[in-house]
Amino acid sequence: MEGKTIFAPVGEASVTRAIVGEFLGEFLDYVESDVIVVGAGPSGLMAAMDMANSGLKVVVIESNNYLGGGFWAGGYLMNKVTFRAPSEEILEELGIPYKEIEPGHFVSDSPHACSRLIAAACDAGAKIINTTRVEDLVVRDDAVRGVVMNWSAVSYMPKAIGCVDPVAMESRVVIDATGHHSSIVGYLEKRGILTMPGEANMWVERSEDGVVEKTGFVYPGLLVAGMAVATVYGLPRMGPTFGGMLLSGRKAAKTAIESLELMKSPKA
Ligand code: 48F
Repeated sequence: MEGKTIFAPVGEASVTRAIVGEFLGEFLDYVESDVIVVGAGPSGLMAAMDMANSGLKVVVIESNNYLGGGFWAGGYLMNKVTFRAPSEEILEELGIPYKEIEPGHFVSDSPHACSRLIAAACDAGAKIINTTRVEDLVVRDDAVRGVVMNWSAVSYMPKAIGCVDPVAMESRVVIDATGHHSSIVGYLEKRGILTMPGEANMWVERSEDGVVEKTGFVYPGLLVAGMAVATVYGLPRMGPTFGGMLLSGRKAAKTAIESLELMKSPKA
């Protein structure tokens, strides 16, 4: 490149106004959404992508700074992720390169797979709020109608100064995609509304099929997707194979879309 690069004359105050103004404008808009997805792992991102593609107003709340959950690191801190047929269809759809290791068994680079999924969810129009932890649910007339949330940093503050009240966002459906802990369903368990057996020992061949099969509503207004399904129903864990996560997210999205359509129908 020839010559000196001269950037536009934009000062500190303008940068601050751009960040705070844009963030707050969007935050206020998303205080009421169609669906809140809690957890930006593979199942939550997949669900968010499909729902946003179908025109729903979707916000994803993630406690970490980074998105992707367990999809970034693969297994055993080795950044490869595996998929079993028929989930390679989603790899094709998202343009994720993969290699067939044996018939019906595929492997990809996790940073490539994860970044493609994050970009696809954002491109579809899902709004992401990261560094924010969901710490409780809004429940009205025996149905989940939103989440209670706070900056993740608040939970790391010493108790003496960590007394910061949360805020809430409302939605018609909430999806618990928080992974192995299933922390959102856990807020109902804490109040004796339901019980979770916890996930069983690893058994790849059973867990993926079971997780996809059981993905669905666990309580009015509350869907469960991904590894949280195994915890809620006592299914085996599956290790670093991710087709079940992607297809569970897709099923959660389909179930949410259908239930919101039913709510619109006068006969429902
Ligand atoms: O754990 P995670 O990747 O969940 P998943 O979509 O996928 C599981 C796989 O990664 C893997 C596996 C199967 O292949 O065994 O573990 O079911 O992503 C869950 C995300 O939820 C966030 C957490 O930081 C992670 O990014 N999360 C958990 N609790 C909260 C939360 C919370 N209370 N508020 C906001 N985010």
